[in-house]
Amino acid sequence: MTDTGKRRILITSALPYINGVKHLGNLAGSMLPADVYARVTRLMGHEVIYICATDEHGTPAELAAQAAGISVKEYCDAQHEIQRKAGEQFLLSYDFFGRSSGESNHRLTQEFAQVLEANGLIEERTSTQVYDVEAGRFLPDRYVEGTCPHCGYEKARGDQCDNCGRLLDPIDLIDPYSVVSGSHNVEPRETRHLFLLQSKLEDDIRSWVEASDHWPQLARSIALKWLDEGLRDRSITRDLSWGVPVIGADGNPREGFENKVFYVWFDAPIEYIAATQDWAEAKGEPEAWRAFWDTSAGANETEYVEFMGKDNVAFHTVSFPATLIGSKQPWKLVDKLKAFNWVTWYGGKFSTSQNRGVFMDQALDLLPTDYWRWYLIANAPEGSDAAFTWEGFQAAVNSDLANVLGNFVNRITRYTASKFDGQVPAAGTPGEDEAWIAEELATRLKALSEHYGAMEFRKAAAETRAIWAAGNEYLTRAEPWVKYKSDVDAAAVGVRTGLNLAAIFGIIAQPIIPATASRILDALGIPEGNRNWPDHEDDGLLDALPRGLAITPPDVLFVKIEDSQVAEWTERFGGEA
Ligand code: B3M
Ligand code: ZN
Repeated sequence: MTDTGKRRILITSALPYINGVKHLGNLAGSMLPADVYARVTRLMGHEVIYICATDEHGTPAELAAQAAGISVKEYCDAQHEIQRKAGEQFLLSYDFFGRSSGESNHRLTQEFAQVLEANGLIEERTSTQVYDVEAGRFLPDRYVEGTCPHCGYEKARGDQCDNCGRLLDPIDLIDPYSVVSGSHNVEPRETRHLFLLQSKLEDDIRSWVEASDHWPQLARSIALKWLDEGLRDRSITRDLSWGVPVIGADGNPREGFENKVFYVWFDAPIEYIAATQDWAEAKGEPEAWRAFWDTSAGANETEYVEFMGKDNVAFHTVSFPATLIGSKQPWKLVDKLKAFNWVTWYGGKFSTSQNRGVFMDQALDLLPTDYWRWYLIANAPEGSDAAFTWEGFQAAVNSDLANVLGNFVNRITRYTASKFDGQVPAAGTPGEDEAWIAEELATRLKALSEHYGAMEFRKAAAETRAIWAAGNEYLTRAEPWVKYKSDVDAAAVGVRTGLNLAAIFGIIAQPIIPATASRILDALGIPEGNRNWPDHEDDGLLDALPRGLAITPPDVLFVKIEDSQVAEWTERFGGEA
């Protein structure tokens, strides 16, 4: 990318739901690419914040806490800590990792509801829902099961029949029962809810989506499909106790809503803003969030980029924008939305109960984070679903990381230590081979920056690898170890160029494999401040290290994965069926 100046960028990734540790597919489809993008844009010198949080409200959290015999609050405290730690271990460089159950989100969610109501966009309506008399609670659609009225399947879910695929209304199930209590003592009951009148906002949302012509294809087509089906008014409250309380204009509980809270999908995206407010508060500049969210305070110059799995796109292109646009306040809307397909486990689903797939907490007991980060980005589910396989993982690690990158760095640094006193050699004049690699580098670095600019992560990984591979080819051509025997100065040029290549390899590796990149750059004695993204037009790239600079060969950077390990892990976590 030719840098046209410093940009201000806000990055968010879909908020991981609070119950349970996430699997590698969840990581690969939102948090990890968001982190890579945050890292690369920071290296390019932009002002970047990456905000994420746990999404903590709703029925699943309530039920999980009940099953664990603790309060929902205690449950969420513990789970948040687990997810925070997993993020840290995977080197996700959040500027802030918040909680949707926090005070700021409660306040902001309530404010949005009030503004929307004042704008005539919220209405109380009565609807009929299934009530579990045994458990004493209303049931969300997918917690009711029964016999499908269309095909007779006996385990049809209230929202959809998995046998015939039809969408259902739980009220229509034959012989319904509660998934929560197992009881058949369930009945339809009337309940009042707040409805957001999205139908009134349809035109505004459509014009905004149509004007957003720089959205990647997957996001755009999903958004337009929803709009084409027509926007329905949607209920934004639920009969639950865990969530953001519904209050009236006087700040007291709203009459008739004392036992209700806002729907989790209403408050969760608002947490993007609330977490940014918490970030600002935490850094002692309580108004700093405005530059990212308030278009009357500079946010119109901010670029807002969202990362998520494809099942979340409609909520981010229609529902959340409806909240923001409907408020008629100057909120920042998303500029670029990067959506991902699924990472599958050998073409199937990850499943804790069936021991299929690796979850974030297990992965790091097997291998360090960079091994996973590399494979998941190189194999990102961009154009279609992407299968995780142990065989693919082993091949990527052994070839890309151990052979192509690791060997190069180890070979050139060790040779420098043994033949050139561990210093960047000063002698010799560049020739044809150096001209070749300089040209190769200029072309490929340009392509790499463009892939990142376009958020094409697979291509960025492939280009990164291609640059490492070009370095290997350079050493094969230049053969400093052969030249050394007859012409030490000629060998010195090759070693100097090789060391400079190693430095560039470390620099461009930072977004995807940050831990190893640091080890390489530390070994080469490159100070933190000199690790910025390379400018492909800079013709001094291959002579950037100070001559005479002392370097220390790093320990082996990547250990190859053995067939015996693949066999063992296949046994433990599943493999080809
Ligand atoms: N928590 C993702 C999920 O659990 C959902 C994302 C919210 S983003 C505001 O499927
Ligand atoms: Zn059916």
